[in-house]
Amino acid sequence: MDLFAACENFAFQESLGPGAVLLRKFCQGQGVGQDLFSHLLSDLIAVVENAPFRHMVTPGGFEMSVAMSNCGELGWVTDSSGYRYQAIDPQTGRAWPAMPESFMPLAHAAALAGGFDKFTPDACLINRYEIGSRLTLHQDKNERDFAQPIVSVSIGLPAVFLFGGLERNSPTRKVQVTHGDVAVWGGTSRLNYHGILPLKDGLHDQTGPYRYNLTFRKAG
Ligand code: MD3
Ligand code: FE
Repeated sequence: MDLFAACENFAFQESLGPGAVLLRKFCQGQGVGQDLFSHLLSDLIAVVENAPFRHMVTPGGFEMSVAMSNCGELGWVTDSSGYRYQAIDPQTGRAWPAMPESFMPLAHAAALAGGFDKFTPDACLINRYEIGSRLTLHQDKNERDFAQPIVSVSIGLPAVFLFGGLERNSPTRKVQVTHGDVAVWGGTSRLNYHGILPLKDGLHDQTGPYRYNLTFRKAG
């Protein structure tokens, strides 16, 4: 069975809503992304040597507790003038690093497992959570085409993901995500509110006191 046939049959799919699926252990054990995943962490480290993690500031003037970087054609940034995607890293004045070779096939395979066969991400936002870091409820709506899903990959310490609805005050459910879990957010769930609860204390054998999350997006 080839990679793409394997993806469509991936056994640990858990539906989170219409168009939203959690692929538990997609990158581990029997997961089809295992070989790709083995290079992910070293590739991530190479990216952030060229585009260092930084705590960006929201338009409202708050420094984010999550440290961020990007790779790919476009990167997501926030500062006093707003949220947006841009081709230049404002901290280095250079283009964001290219997407490493291990990233794209993993994003493709996961999107396919989630039912999206023409995912062409041009941006990968890299989040780094330290103990206590969190991401308050928000929607991802700076991308141009909401018909394209977002693929997220969890690396390192576990976290509790909050998955809400189309309004800020819609009920939320809590979903635990751990190392190697991948989620695909598309369809009518694409604009749902979501967030991450404060990261609990811990040490992961591959990432130490951190959780990393990659989100692949078609931004432009
Ligand atoms: C549900 N990151 O970077 S990924 C983000 O774990 C972000 O770092 C979180 O939210 C993290 O914007 C969660 C999961 C995610 C991403 C996009 C979504 C869930 C989503 C879009 C719609 C619905
Ligand atoms: Fe988000």
